[in-house]
Amino acid sequence: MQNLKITYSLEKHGFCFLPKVFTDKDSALCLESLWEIIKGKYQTGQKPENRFWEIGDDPNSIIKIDKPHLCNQTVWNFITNKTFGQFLGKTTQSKQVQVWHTQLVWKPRSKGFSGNAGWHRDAQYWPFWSEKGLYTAWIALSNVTNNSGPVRYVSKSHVWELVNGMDFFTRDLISQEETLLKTHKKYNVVEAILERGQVGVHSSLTYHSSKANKDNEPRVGLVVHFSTEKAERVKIKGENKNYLDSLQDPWVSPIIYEQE
Ligand SMILES: O=C(O)CCC(=O)C(=O)O
Repeated sequence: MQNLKITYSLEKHGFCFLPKVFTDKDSALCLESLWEIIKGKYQTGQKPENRFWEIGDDPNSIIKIDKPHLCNQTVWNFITNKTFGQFLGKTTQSKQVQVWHTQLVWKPRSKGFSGNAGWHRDAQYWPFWSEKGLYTAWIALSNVTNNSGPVRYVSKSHVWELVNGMDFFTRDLISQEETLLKTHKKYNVVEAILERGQVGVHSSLTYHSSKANKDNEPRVGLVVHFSTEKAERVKIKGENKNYLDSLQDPWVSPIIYEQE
């Protein structure tokens, strides 16, 4: 085990890196189960919430699948790992950690811009949540190098005002970066170079993106969005007004840490 300490600070930089939380065996089992989900095999009989890639789509494109933990017991067990929950409680200085959403982001070797994930902050997609007490854990299920399209964070951007024009689905990172430079003349980008089983944690307000995977092996991240006791629901109208009712369902939204 190489990295034993927590590096960077969630409070100061808006992100941090945890040591290796998951064993190689558990990571490998989870990876196998996620591959089954990609192929459309749902062991629990339950479909994911959303698929942004279907069998037959571009094999070099990013594969994003929402709430894969519903489809497979091994994936569910993985994201509810006790040590993982304790680490998230510790880094966010919280009494409770509840997972309310997950995403698989599987990035095969890219062609052109096919592997780019645009600059965005997660909170922009969550009108039903307040901005406090919301974080994302990015679990590396492959060894992530600077060649494999790591997630990159804009250091200290969790205290920025919202920048318009940012979106995960934008592949044109260059024009997004021109927009970022118009609002902030200088900013520092840090890549999440992670060993398999290590975890990056970022605030819901931290800008992040990722570029092409130039390795032959896929770069795989299991993204876990979680709330703490400081998060508050916001009343909204429209199709997502009841989205967070699933917080009452421990299968969809498991509590993975509670201070004793
Ligand atoms: O895995 C990636 O490249 C992007 C992940 C992401 O946007 C996230 O963790 O919120």
